[in-house]
Amino acid sequence: MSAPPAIPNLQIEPQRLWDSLMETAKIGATSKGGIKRLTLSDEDKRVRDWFRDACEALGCTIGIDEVGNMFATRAGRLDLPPICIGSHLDTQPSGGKFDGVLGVLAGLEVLRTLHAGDYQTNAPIMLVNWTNEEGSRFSPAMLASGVFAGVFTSEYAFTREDREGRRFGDELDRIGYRGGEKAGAREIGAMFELHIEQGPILEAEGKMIGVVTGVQGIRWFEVTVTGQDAHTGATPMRLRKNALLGAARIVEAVDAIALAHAPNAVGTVGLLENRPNSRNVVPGEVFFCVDFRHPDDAVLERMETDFRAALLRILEPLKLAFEEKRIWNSPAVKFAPELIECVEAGARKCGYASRRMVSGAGHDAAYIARIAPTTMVFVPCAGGLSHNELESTSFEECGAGAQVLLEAVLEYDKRFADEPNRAADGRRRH
Ligand code: HGY
Ligand code: MN
Ligand code: MN
Repeated sequence: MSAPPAIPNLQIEPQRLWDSLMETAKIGATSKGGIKRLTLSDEDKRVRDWFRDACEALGCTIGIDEVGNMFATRAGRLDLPPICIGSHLDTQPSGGKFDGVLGVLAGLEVLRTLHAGDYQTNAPIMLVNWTNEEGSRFSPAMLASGVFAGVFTSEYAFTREDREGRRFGDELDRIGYRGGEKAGAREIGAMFELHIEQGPILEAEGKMIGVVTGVQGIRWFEVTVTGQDAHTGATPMRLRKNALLGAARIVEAVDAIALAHAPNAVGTVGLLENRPNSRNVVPGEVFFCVDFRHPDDAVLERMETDFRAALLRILEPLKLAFEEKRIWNSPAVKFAPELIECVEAGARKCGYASRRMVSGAGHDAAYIARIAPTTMVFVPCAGGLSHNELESTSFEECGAGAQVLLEAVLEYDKRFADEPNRAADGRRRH
């Protein structure tokens, strides 16, 4: 069996990557320069079609699983479990051009570079677009990578509803992306995900590359506070059951709980629906979601206890009833040391300053780490701003991230050079 050729000096083409970023940013473009491409929306279908065509143009084989995860595979010299790259193409309602998209399109650039250089890796390379990473339209986040990793059932995913009552499964059918593959049936040998940092650290330290060692723990709660609709003019203050007053005090309490567990805790109420939301009606019902995060699950547990105590302490004196449910618990994750070292080697080879860090944001890699060695590569974003239409990562930073992703993958792939091919007859299988 011939050993693979020495790795040529493969260089990604930053302009080609940037052009793809700007071309796909037109799909769901907002007037403020961001993207609105909610999971399983018409815009999501259009970018999925674009992605599939771009991968097929490289001769990749395309697979789609039952929750819409898309897999584009470039055959390797050997029939081994693939090295996986990629991220997500769905965005927040007022998202930026780079969150998730950079990871998918930089992965496409890696495939384009291998193709142009006619270089065959030992293991196959599989580029993935994970469905519903954001969790904005259908909660929780990272839903489809979670199904793939066995965290959620596909049935659970299909029944998730958006705030208009539309179901995930129905929307998947509507855009024609419910694939025939069982989610999770497909092998993954390892995963490298490139993503913007979405925080201020790399920019503040003047580092180009974040070598991500793990993802912090995340817990989401849904709360409905119930009071009584009443006339704002004729109802004395002492007789009111004002659900919005109670909810407002809980919003304050969530902030206080995060501050009480400084410096690493964060707590947010980002979604709130006030009903009937009329100028002259005392609100009788409020629905809201709480997002708590911390690198240490034990601290998250204490924050959850404090949160439940706050609900009772605040709402009962206001004569308000409430229902509360934890709808998501994504424990803190540690990534694979072997892959972390490949990223560091890649950054060194490219001459970029790097630093190890834990991700504040959740990512599909957090769930894939449960079933395969996984890590992430970060690049800066201006002001650390993300989930904002002004999100900005430079041409140079995008190119640097893609080159380090390529180098990390090639560094990891080297170890399979002498691997026996599983295909007994020596034929390459896609
Ligand atoms: O919530 C998150 O951290 C990710 O953006 N879905
Ligand atoms: Mn993301
Ligand atoms: Mn995001």
